[in-house]
Amino acid sequence: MGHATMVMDIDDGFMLDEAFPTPGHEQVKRTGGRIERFLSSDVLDYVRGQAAPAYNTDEMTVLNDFSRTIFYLKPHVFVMVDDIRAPEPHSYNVLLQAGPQSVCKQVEGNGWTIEGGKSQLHCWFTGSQPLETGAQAYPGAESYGEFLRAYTQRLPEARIISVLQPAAFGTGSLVRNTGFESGMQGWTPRANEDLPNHVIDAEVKRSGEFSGRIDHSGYYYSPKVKVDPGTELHTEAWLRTANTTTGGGYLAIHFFGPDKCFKTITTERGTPEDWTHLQLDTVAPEGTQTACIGLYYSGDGSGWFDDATFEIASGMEVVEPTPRATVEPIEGGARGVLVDVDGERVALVTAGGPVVVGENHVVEHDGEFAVVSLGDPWRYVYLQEGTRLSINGQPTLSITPGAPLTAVARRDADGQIRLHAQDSLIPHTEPLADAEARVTVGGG
Ligand SMILES: [Ca+2]
Repeated sequence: MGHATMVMDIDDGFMLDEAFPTPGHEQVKRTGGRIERFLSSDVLDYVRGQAAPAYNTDEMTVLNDFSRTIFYLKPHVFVMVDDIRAPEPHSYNVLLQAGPQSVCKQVEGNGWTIEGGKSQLHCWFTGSQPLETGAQAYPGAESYGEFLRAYTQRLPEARIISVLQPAAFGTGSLVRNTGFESGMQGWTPRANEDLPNHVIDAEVKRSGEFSGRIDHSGYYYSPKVKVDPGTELHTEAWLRTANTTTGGGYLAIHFFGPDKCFKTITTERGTPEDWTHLQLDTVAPEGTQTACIGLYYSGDGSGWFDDATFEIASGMEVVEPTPRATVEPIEGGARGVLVDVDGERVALVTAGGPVVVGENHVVEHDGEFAVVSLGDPWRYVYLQEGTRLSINGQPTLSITPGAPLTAVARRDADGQIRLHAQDSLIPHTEPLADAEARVTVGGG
């Protein structure tokens, strides 16, 4: 699950099966995928990869096609179009790994936000067929964090469109899920025979709905975060214990060099019967590359931890969340998306006949894709492997009769039109030197 971009037919049997890889469900080969097409320009980048061979075995053709197309609509948004076709119907799951320090939040319907330590990603999912979305962790691998899943019913083919808007983000904390409100997410419990001792407790908690309990023996580790030597660090947590006549709970900071932990500092071991504040303030020693905190308990009863923070004492930059773009599927997602970000509306239109975009723009093209910034006048237009693109009936890009072209026209601040055109999207193709002779730009 953590290594595939798309997995088929996620059911209980597949989730419980520890055999790896599982042909028919996931990528079975490390090789075979390839970059098929590529273009880079001032206003957008385009790449298409083909991954079907990595899912097929010598005996079995699982996928006839798994093309992932990514448009980078500069500077704010990525649109990813996955086209999947198989000999047998499947439920296709496009996966986004949130990572161990991140939390997935559903905003509305198929709109989500992943919040990480220093960044966030707003996501939307749509497509040619109905889609469901969800966030979950792999049972037993919660410390790797959650993954987002956009998935179809069982179908012989599907097109899933993901819109991704990354941005800087920071809350001032080095760790997420400080109060165990997202369960075990981000925390690594002690493994093996001690694993069942770690319980997310809804009865005893200091904040919110949950705390992290340890029965008898164990610990919760935070993710290891990059820390420079000399950094002043502050960590705190709240501890409560019960039925403890020997041992107790404590808070620790571990410092790591290139491979292993070389220094640990801890609070005194305690057995408080009510919530008690633990705190450590220290300076990262010479040789530190990363550090983590640990919430420890060992004894003959139980210990509970809640509200465990880990911060740089001099303060970390607090970066407010970036407002979400507005994303409107075109014809329910069957014909692309209209993205409204930072005051600019950009439509990505898939192949097909004329289509109404926004309230009153009709976009028509004969290519594989078109991208249109809907300003008046437009800032840029893109036609992929076609001969004409029109907006509201006005010819906007016209290719001189002959083979289809891929062309981008960009309007400079001074009104000058700049053209970039290629007669092929095979990687390393040079742009046409005579683009002006082959492409006519017109219309508002
Ligand atoms: Ca809590």
